[in-house]
Amino acid sequence: MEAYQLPYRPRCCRAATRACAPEHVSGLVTPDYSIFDHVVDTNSITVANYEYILAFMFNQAGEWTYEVRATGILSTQPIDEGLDVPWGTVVHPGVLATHHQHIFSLRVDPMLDGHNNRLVYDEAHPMPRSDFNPHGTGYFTQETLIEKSGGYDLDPDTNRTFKIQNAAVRNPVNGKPVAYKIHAPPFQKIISDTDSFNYKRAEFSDHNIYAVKYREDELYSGGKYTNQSRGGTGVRNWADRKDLIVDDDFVVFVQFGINHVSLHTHNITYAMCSRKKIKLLVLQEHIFTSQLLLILSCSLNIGPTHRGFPRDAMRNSQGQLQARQLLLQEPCHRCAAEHSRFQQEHSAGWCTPPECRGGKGGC
Ligand SMILES: [Cu+2]
Repeated sequence: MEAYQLPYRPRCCRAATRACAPEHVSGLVTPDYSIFDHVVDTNSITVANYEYILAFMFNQAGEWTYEVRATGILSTQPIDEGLDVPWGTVVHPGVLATHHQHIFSLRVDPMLDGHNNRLVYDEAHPMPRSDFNPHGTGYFTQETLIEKSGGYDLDPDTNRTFKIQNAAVRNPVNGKPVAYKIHAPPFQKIISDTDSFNYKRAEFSDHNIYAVKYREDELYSGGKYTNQSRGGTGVRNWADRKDLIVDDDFVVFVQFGINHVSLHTHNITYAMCSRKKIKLLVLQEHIFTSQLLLILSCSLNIGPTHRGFPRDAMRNSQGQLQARQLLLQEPCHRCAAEHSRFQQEHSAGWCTPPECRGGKGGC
């Protein structure tokens, strides 16, 4: 494998463990676990009064997360003492911290089994009550193809989810196209009116999703020189070309954001903005042909698969018995330490800490 040179200098690039991936194996007392590892590529920037931490996280399932953390000193204005206004919060006598929005725009240039991809969205709708749906609990999903470049929005009421697909590559199990689903949190779009410079310059800020046909040098959704521009040089403008983007080379800009209503409780020490963390998930769909966990290796020695115990052997009753015997052995030091770490990390989480299957004398 060749080393890959990142096109920029990350602040930190590391491997991390976020959760464990359970596999329920029939006949075993507890399920088998694999550690779900991911690589984190972190960068940070200071923008005037703010610090942002921006991190890509790539996991073993070919999925990725983009995490933005923000904190900073609020930009404050003077205010007459004793005055209360609805567009900010007094954080010190005579000092007003104004409410403000942070809107992020992530450029995704997809190449899912080649450049010829398509953008669709899924919605879930209730099934009419009928003999087929006698209890009125049924619902179905419906897929809509996006044919032209433009700005598009989420709809939490229908669970609208955007997906990047390659229609030429199908999963052999269900015939569905391989895809990546974009799970972006909904946010309040830019509040500034459409004649303001804020609106004209932040061309990305009025839609959850912008999709445009790929063109070289169209990298920045706010235009190359956002703050010096009068607008008209960013993604809203490119989308207005109404190019066809079906089974073509296109780029998606995903927007998400925070509305910082500066509460006094956040600023108790001084005009410090509350720490915020916001995440965008991009999850694979119909890419794998077998149970995903079968392709994960046990990266730590916590499962019956360690020390060469074959996972496939647990498919029969003899193998399950052997695995159970491993389970019942006394924990080794390393597994005991892992166990206690898991208890700390996952005490509020969904997964049960894995039990030691290592036996005396270490793994
Ligand atoms: Cu803020």
